[in-house]
Amino acid sequence: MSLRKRRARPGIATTATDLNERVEALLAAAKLADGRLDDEPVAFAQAIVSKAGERLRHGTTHLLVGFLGATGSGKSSLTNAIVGSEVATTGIRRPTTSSTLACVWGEDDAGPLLNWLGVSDRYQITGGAADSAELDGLVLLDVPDHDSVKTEHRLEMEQIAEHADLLVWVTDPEKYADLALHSYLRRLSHHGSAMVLVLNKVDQLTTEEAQACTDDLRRLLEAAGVDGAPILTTSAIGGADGVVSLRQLLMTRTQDQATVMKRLEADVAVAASDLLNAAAVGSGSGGQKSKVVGVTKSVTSRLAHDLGQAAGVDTVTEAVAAGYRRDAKSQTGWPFTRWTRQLRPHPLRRLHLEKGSAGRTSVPKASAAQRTRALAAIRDAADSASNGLPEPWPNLIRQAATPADESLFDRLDLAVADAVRLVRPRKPRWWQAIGVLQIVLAIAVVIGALWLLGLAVATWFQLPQLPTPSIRRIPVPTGLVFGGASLGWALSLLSGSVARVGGQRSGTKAAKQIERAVAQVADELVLGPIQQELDQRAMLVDLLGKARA
Ligand SMILES: Nc1nc2c(ncn2[C@@H]2O[C@H](COP(=O)(O)OP(=O)(O)OP(=O)(O)O)[C@@H](O)[C@H]2O)c(=O)[nH]1
Ligand SMILES: [Mg+2]
Repeated sequence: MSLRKRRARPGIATTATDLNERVEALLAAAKLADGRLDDEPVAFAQAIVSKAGERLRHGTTHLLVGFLGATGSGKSSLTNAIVGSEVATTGIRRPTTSSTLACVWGEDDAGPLLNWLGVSDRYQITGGAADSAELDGLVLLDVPDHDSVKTEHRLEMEQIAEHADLLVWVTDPEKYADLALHSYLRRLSHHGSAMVLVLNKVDQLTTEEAQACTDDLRRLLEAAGVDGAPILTTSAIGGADGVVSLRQLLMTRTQDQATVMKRLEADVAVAASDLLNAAAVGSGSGGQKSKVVGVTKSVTSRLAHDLGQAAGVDTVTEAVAAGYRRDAKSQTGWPFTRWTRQLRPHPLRRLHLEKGSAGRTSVPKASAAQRTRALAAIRDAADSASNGLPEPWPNLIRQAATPADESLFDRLDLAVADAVRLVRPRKPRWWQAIGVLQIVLAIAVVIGALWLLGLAVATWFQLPQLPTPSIRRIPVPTGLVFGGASLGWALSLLSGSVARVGGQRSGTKAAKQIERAVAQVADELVLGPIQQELDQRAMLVDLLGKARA
């Protein structure tokens, strides 16, 4: 047998690059889908990625062609017919072939590829028929049947069917409508370009019968959804044209390195379709971006409100207002009584807002009802974002939006403390002015009181009375005491009223600042993750679209 040089095969670089891009897209999609979608399609996609990688690592010099089919359909006989000698055992006693035999055309024994496939029976064809060089690189696999009682045959056949580049289904007039065959075909409906159907033993039929069988088989193929798989008729023992056609087809496919790519592309497309199904993305929207969905304004405001309530915004704003009032009173109140306020702790300091990142403040923790409302608002935000998307997305978006632990409430606590620190008011100037006035009035009261005391003591000791000046018949010391006291008290009342308004304003300012801080936390811990999940979905759909293209 002469050995001729293999012909260079035409440009496949683009196809290989395309395929690599698709495999990479599938890998990235599987990573995104991991933990989000069902395990099964994710594992399948990962298996396809690793299979494609392995297959491509072995190069496309060889084409793995599996002869698959029911026992007795003539796989071994066809193998012998293609090889041109009795290399495979054929027989009436079935099943005949119990382990795969690889017939390798060409000098290269395809060792690593067959090791990967787990096929140890090998037959090397290095010459012979005039056109054998055209078949260089062909690795013909005569595979055990899929329908015998021997499970190991079926398993071996399935392993080859999974890994071979071209699947040649050999059937005969008796078995071409078999359920087992068609269930395989249905599963491989996307692999039409990587499959060939061979109706063998046509020597047992008239031409019309053979045509009728072929038509029938074509209908069955269509019913199984297989597109693009050629149907050949052969007679392995009759030496009819069919074997020549089959040999010709194998030659063409062997020379076209895209055959390897086509199989892998179909695998990648199936894995991508499975993931798209698991992601509940309609088959028509493979390449489409995710639907733009968003959280409505009313939902975000309710979210901010309910999170604010859970963060104790009311308690804190009330404390800000009370703190303002207290500070105002201690500066502008009646000096004789204002010190009593110092005895009670400052309303803001009681909340320990200064703790910041060092630990929780003393703002009371959210009540069960407030928590429930906050979580319901988060859920509403998630549902609003996923509105119209099918499961599993609403659930995934809800999970992304809902913090698993206390982190949200801790962050809210910190945000409230920071916000209040920012709005702590400077002491208004009028406090100081009123404070000075109050001191002056207090001094007047003291002077008046001391004066009156001096007069009383002088009377007591029968001392000569000094003249006491009067203004409008009111003795000056009495006027100083009563005037100073009543003015001081009135001033204290007046400044108290003004302080109440100031306190209210301070509280409102603090509430606004807290609202902003809470909205920022909501953005970061709730709305951000929601958007991220939507983006991940869009990316997943995009990647799967690329993988399936
Ligand atoms: N009439 C006729 N008989 C054939 C043809 N091809 C194979 N046979 C016969 O069918 C029987 C089974 O053939 P095999 O080639 O062993 O079939 P197989 O598919 O390899 O069977 P298993 O190894 O058991 O899976 C043998 O007796 C063959 O001689 C054919 O084209 N025409
Ligand atoms: Mg056999």
